[in-house]
Amino acid sequence: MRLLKTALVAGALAVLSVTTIAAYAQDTKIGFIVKQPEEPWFQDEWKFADQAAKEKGFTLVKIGAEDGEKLMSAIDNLGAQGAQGFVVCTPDVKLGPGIVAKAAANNLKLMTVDDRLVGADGKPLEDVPHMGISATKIGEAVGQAIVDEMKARGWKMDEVGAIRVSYDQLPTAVDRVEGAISVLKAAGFKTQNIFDAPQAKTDTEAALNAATVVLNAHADIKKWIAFGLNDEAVLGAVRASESVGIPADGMIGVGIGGAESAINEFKKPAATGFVGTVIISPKRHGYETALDMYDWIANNKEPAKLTLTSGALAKRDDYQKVRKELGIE
Ligand code: FCA
Repeated sequence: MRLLKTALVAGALAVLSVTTIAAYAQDTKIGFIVKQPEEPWFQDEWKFADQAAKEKGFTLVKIGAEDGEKLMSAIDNLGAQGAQGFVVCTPDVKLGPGIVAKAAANNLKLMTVDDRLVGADGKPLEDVPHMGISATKIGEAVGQAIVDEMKARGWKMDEVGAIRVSYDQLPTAVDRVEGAISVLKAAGFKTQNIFDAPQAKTDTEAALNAATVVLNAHADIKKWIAFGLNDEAVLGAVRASESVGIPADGMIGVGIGGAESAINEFKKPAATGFVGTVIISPKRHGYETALDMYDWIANNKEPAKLTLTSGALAKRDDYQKVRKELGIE
């Protein structure tokens, strides 16, 4: 009888604790705000964040915020909904102090992904936990891939123009293109053959417009290379080269990302000037950051202040294999 009683009590306790955990997890609400919701990279981040939400049983609120105003109201909105924290890739890193203040006013924990917040002095806000890519290294991998391809094609570097699709208000974008340039220069590429193509936004259309200006200004150059902060930037330059009649074998573009934008390009029946991409991991940036935020809220475990992830070069013929190796299939 006593045994039965103990068993009953234990059973009841077990039921109780399971319900408590479920109720708690259900109460956990985490926002995941991105600057460009239509970009495949961010779609993938959301997809993997959803995976974390499913696993841990919290609610994920996905919000697209293309400008500062939308971002600020999204944060207020999360506060009003009773969320406890959010992960954000901001449309403008200079909003840093404002974002920190808004999060605090709404009693929300804050972590950034991809683009790191900066203060009024332009320096990173080191107190806000951040996961980004190791931008310089990844840029160097882009530069190396371009140098290798120029060699494989037997190009004389002095005859080649470089399109630096730039978005210099974003530090990670600067690090990426400067990484590529450092390798190009070390291989003997002349600085005066590198042309800046500043894009108004980090998407393909803006890059296409910016690159077209460069190509038209240097119509005498017939061989081109292109790099930028992401696949969209390089795809814009490649589309621009096509529109001025440069054939695929006259263009070498290498992107950064490896999501649908690059995959669609690799799937085309004929190779284009977009020869490769350094694949980065939306799984780490989406799943891990969401999980980090959950652990912070539910278990009081603060995320690392800075995590930098790596990438791997992929081309038309091996991108599926590389994606599999990175666990992002
Ligand atoms: C930035 C870019 C994105 C992606 C991300 C890792 O936010 O705009 O395209 O490259 O970094």
